Amino acid sequence: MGASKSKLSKKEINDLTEKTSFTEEEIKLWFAGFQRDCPTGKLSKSEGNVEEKLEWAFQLYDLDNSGTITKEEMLEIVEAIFSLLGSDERFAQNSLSPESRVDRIFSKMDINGDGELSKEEFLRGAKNDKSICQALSLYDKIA
Ligand SMILES: [Ca+2]
Ligand SMILES: [Ca+2]
Repeated sequence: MGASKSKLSKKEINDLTEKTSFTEEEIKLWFAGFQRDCPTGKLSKSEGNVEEKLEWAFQLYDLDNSGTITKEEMLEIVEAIFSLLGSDERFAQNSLSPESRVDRIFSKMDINGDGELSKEEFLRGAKNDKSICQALSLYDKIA
């Protein structure tokens, strides 16, 4: 793995795979990809790559595969990740609560205000706003 070390332990990844039905490998790749792409602002350079990741992220958050992400679904994932990272001091000090983070993401991404994120809203929001992309990765403060 070289320089890009994952901050997720084996057990933490297992918890996430149980919640999301994604494989360990997929989850690792996703976090590694976000860590690499978001903070450095290379969104325009690897547009196709980022779009693929965001499509994948959309599936991750859409727990019931309904085609939209509700606040509850996003909160589930955000809370799962928070509980995994809660012991990290830097993370705890610098981060918003899961609820605030989800509220903030929704206030920016839910363009038609129906309380759910369509895939289009999700992709557009994340691509046009680096802070959203970072918020979704949840690693912006500790990467
Ligand atoms: Ca859903
Ligand atoms: Ca919406």
